[in-house]
Amino acid sequence: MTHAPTTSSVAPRPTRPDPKIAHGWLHTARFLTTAPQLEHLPALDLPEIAFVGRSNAGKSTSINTLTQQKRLAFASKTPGRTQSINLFALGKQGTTDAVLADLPGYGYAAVPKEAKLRWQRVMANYLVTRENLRAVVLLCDPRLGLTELDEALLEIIRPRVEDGLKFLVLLTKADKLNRAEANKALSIAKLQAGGGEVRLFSALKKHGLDEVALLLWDWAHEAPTTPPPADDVGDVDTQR
Ligand SMILES: Nc1nc2c(ncn2[C@@H]2O[C@H](COP(=O)(O)OP(=O)(O)OP(=O)(O)O)[C@@H](O)[C@H]2O)c(=O)[nH]1
Ligand SMILES: [Mg+2]
Repeated sequence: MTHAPTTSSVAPRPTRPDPKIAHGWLHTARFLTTAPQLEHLPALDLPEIAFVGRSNAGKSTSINTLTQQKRLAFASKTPGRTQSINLFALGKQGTTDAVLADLPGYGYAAVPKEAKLRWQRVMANYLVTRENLRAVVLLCDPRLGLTELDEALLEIIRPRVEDGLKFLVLLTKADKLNRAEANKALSIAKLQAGGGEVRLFSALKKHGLDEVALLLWDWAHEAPTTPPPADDVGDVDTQR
């Protein structure tokens, strides 16, 4: 039997914003710019949320799904499809209030070693020096789990996480897992992600959309706690 709360001693339930607001906001996403190198990225005074992860993990697809757009970010079966840092502006025209960044993936075996190393350095530099970086969404195929490169990335952002940078491990392609596998993947990732959020997500089945949209909305709209980063890290090497 349920009782309606009648006394003032009952704590008010925290109100969550309506996911529709977050989805509407994400749907405003439009292409802003593309940068083949870090130095081509414009300095922005807007919270930036970066989508990072292994090649083929589903970064571009998740951006398209979250923004309810078919071809905003380039997704492809061929790993290595995203080659530059692509920025997408969010917020009504004239009132841009945040930016999504789609980054090239790492760890794709067929990429020559030199190019791999170069990209890993660019990536590390981006994560350490991008002043307006508010949150990192690390996409991970739960059938592979977090790889050494993913863990190296988590290490790189750890000092900024301690200073308020938000991060989410997004377990993509959840449609490929049964319930038991999904629960197991979630528990393992929670242990590995120490301190970050972890969610299951399927672009195909549109699973996990409300929660992720709300997280991104919250992160983009809350008062920043991240102080500006230290100077350029130079030669940070994420190679195993
Ligand atoms: N079944 C399933 N497939 C997905 C899902 N998300 C992405 N994919 C597929 O995974 C492949 C890679 O997706 P992308 O979004 O291009 O991956 P990416 O991480 O951007 O890859 P790079 O740009 O190479 O780093 C594509 O064939 C997608 O259709 C999902 O939720 N479920
Ligand atoms: Mg991509």
